[in-house]
Amino acid sequence: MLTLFLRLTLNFKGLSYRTEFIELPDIEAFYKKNGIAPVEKKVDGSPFYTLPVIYDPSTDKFIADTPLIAEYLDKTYPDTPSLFPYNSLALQASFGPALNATIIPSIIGFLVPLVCSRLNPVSAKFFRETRESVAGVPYEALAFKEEEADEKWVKVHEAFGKVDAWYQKSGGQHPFLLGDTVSWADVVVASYLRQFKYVFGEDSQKWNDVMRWHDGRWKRLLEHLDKYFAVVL
Ligand SMILES: N[C@@H](CCC(=O)N[C@@H](CS)C(=O)NCC(=O)O)C(=O)O
Repeated sequence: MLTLFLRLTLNFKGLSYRTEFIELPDIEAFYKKNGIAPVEKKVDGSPFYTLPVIYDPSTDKFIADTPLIAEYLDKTYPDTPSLFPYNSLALQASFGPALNATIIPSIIGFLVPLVCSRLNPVSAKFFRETRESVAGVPYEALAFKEEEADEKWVKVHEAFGKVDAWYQKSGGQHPFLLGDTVSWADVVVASYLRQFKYVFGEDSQKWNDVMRWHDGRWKRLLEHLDKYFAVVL
């Protein structure tokens, strides 16, 4: 699903592409076959083989990791709309990790029970087994408990409130983090939002809550960027 980040990036830049889907257990072999160096590490220090990866035939290069792909595309195709305007690459490089640290711990326990049901069986099995082996507990134990759900959902609202406060610094009702200019930060936020919509379901109470929160900021952001999500999940 993280291919959403890449899809939005490519569509925003107006670059043409073809998508190949790879199931989770096949990613490692794909990296090795193509001599791609893994960017991330698991908690035990071993390589973490992730998607998306792009292959650019005009430079004959494979690039892994969405932020690095976005940076590569901005440098390689400078005539396309930039995701790092006003020389903001260095600052924006810290936005993704800051957003992850703010949002993910509060929401992960809601997503965990639903993720596997959205994956093909072979990837669902791999996802379940790898998460269990890292956590050392059954997959089901990674989800928030039913009785604590309301209290935990308040924490998700608070986490989004922190991100809303960052957005407000660019001036009240502007849709983007840089005000009226789209940048990488908005790609990251919007891609997460679209993933939450997909995992929770468009008609769910949770998704409807998010769309109402912070005077509709997240709804407006998606309305502005929706046209760049060419494939609707
Ligand atoms: N930093 C990476 C993370 C990507 C990521 O976690 N991708 C998921 C797919 S949506 C993945 O490849 N997971 C591999 C696994 O769970 O083993 C990026 O943004 O490109």
